[in-house]
Amino acid sequence: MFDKVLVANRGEIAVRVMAACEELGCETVAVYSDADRDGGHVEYADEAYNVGPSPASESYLDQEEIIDVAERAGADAIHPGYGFLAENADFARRVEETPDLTWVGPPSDAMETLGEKTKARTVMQEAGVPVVPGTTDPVDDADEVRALGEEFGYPIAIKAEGGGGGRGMKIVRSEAEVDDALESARREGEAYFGNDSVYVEKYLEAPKHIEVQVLADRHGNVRHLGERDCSLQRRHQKVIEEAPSPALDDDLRGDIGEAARQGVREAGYTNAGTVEFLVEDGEFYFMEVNTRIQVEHTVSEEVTGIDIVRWQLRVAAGDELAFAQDDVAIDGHAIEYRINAENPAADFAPTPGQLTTYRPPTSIGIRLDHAVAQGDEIGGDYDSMIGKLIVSGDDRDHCLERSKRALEHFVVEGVHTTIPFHRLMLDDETFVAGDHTTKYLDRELDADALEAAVDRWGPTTAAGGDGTGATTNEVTVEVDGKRFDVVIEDGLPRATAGSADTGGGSSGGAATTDTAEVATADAITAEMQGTILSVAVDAGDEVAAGDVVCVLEAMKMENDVVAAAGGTVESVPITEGDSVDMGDTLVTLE
Ligand code: MV4
Repeated sequence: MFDKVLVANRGEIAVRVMAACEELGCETVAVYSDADRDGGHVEYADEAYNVGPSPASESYLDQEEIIDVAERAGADAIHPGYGFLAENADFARRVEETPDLTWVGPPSDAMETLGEKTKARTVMQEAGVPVVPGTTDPVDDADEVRALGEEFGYPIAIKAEGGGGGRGMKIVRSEAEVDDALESARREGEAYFGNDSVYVEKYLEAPKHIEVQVLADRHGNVRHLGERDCSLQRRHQKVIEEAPSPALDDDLRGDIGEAARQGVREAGYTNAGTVEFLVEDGEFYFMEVNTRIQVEHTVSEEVTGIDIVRWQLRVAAGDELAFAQDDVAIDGHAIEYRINAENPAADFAPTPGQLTTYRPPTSIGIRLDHAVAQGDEIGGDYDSMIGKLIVSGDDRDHCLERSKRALEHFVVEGVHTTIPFHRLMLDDETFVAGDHTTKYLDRELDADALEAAVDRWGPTTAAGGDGTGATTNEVTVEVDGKRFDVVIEDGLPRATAGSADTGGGSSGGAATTDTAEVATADAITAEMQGTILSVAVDAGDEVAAGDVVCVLEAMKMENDVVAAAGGTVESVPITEGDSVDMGDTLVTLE
């Protein structure tokens, strides 16, 4: 086994890899950018090196710097995680060619072959794996595309050779669309992948996305760990993944697993990988191979009990896979929910900000892969993922029941998250039935339902507004010794628990409930005659909507006077003990 592994990544996957290293007795080396000085992966590692400024292109993608750090640190292997350099065959080759360094991933040659889609299709076809009807060579011109349209029937897809994730894919529904689609597929291929070569496939209208996890060692053993269903996607972004797929029966499951195994064997592949398929009408078709550990590898780990990252490291170190295909059993069901700092009610726009509250769920059936803690900032430099909630159960129904519990108890304040979206899905008939295809969200997701979900289940405080225009305040009250959570909507009289020294309402002093003073424009005025008990702000202070500016006692009640809108305090014409009349100005804001 390696002595020291450099993890060329950040966030939850870097910590996941380091956890496996730790268990194998390897020391860990983190790399980080200026934006990640306080990153969870930096804290976790045994040692850490700054590899450059915040933009990934100047840090996490700086191949030379990362290899240089590996040498300086005396690491003997590099694990790339997912994203960044993980599928870069040139980087893999540089690592392979560096003395005393091992690449924890597939051979660079296999990465290169499988990264080119027509080559990958050829390899799979040679292994007897069904591929989507189409070409295994790039197409030259529009006439050739039209001839293929005739042959397969429209619609067809023109795909960029270097493509993936929906980039550089154009759907053509008739002969008339061929010229434009060909041109834009070429343009996108060139722009994204530096390769304007394109090929053609028959286009399947509403397939399921099924992918098979494979592991292969350097002794000729190839195993598959069953499939994951990643059909629930939004604009090519996976949001929920699960294992096993609710859409496969055991026959199809066996066939697709064996096909993946055969394909990987043919490609001379080693280490972990994923073979992606489209499944429609009981037929499966090879789509592409992902030559990395994936975000959603966790659900396969949960249902097989096999630690995929541990095996990545062991296989790279030359170990032989210690289990036979027959030893791999799928036990129960697991679902992964991506918890992203995004606002589902605002087209899933990222909402960077501070996790002012971060309280994930716990207890049976829950796994949380993350690298954050309460108080951390979710920055805007990289992806918006906060973490991954993985829920396991005896079967899919059980897993869904547990998921409801888990998501209900996942409390995040300060940023918007995808939690309300997930909770909406758990009430969604099509998803619950497992009938969703890759087209489902893009066709059926209802903006009103999303907005209602965010209203109901979203944060009460979030940077950048909540997208709904409303703010709510929650307070807890005890009535006859029973607790009640009360939601007070903005603009209505607002109850609070009162100040600590008179809390509970049972003392002989002032009772605790109160009303808010509503500011008119820039002045916060007294809504009733009374006495100022305390003043909470000074000139120059910044206040936010809902902040208490002073406490006014009137009619034996303590009233928290709150700002209706945020601003800078301009003046405070009152002091403690003052008597004020209704309408008197208490605080003015700039
Ligand atoms: C397809 C397809 C239907 N037919 N190819 C989208 C991402 C890219 N890697 C391949 N993709 C697709 N290729 C043929 N011949 C439908 C998709 C597709 C899709 C695939 C998987 C998951 C979600 C998807 C959403 C839209 C389209």
